[in-house]
Amino acid sequence: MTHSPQKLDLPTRPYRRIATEEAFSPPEMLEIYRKILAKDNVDVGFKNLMGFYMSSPSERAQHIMRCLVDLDELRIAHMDASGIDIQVLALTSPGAQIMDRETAVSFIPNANDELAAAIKRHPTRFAGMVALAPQDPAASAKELQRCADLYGMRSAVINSHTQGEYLSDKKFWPIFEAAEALNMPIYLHPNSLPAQMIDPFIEAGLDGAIYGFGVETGLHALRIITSGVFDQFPNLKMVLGHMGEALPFWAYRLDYMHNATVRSKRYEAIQPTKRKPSEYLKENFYITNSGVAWGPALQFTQAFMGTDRVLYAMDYPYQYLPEEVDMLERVDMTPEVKRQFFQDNAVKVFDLKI
Ligand code: 1DF
Ligand code: MN
Repeated sequence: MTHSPQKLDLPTRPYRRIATEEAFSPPEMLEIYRKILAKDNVDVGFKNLMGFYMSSPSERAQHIMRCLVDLDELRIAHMDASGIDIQVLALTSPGAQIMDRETAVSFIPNANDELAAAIKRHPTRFAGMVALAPQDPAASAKELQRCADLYGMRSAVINSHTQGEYLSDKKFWPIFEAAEALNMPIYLHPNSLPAQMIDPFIEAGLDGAIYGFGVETGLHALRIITSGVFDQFPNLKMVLGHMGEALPFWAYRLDYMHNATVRSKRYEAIQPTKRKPSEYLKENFYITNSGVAWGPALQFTQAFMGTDRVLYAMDYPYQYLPEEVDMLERVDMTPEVKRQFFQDNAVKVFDLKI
């Protein structure tokens, strides 16, 4: 190992802290992004997200760009300084999903190879999710299998919509079929808003992680639920960040209105499902607290989902705040629940060999 020994309170803590939504970018991806950003008619949401981080002189943007491309000393120093033992890495949003299909399909194996190499360099500090190009569902299914076979990777990340298309569309279901067969959970991470919904958000400056991300990713998860994905793939596991993008808070109303909509045959798209929306949330999903270091929201989510389905995430480097780890440590949880939250649930969901 190349990093210095931990100077943390590890001996007094009967668990390791595992952060489960931690972003990185190969420099090669930023080069592809630069080419996309140089074109006319760039996607507005993408321009406002990665276009901002890649060009802004602000301290926040510069810091994030430095951290994103580092998978060695800088990142591990930040982990040590904030008491994070292990990061579960994910290709930063939007990953390859903004690229044209051909570019995306040829880039994705490189991104996963680079991730695997970083994990190999720091096997006690990093784990990672397979990145995909949903533009090609068959290639995505193959890439899941390749990374499982070659690298022992046990999960995947999809950054919400792909150029305005949703995984509720059956053309994408080969990805779910493969993920279920390989028992690899899919982390449904936010993306910038698609062109068809961004206007009223961007006008008010609310399209990003402040609110737009959560609205769109919550919508995406709900579309997956109501389209019957989990009736077709009952053992498929998905992960949502940001306290489940607020869906637990919506659960009662979702169940009531879903049932009312089914009964009145109001929409072709809303057909009966075997279970209630809240049941899929509780039985097919896991939720991380990424971006939300707030006791009442955490305790509500644990009460709704069960303490075995809520995991810790920092969202490094976008929300790198060491004091938030302490805030979460101070939330009233039994030692057993705290250990589930910081360690045991992540070990189980991401099948970590620690
Ligand atoms: C931001 C937030 C960017 C999250 C992200 O990836 C991201 C941000 C580009 O603050 O702009 O993953 N997040 O998950 O909250
Ligand atoms: Mn994130």
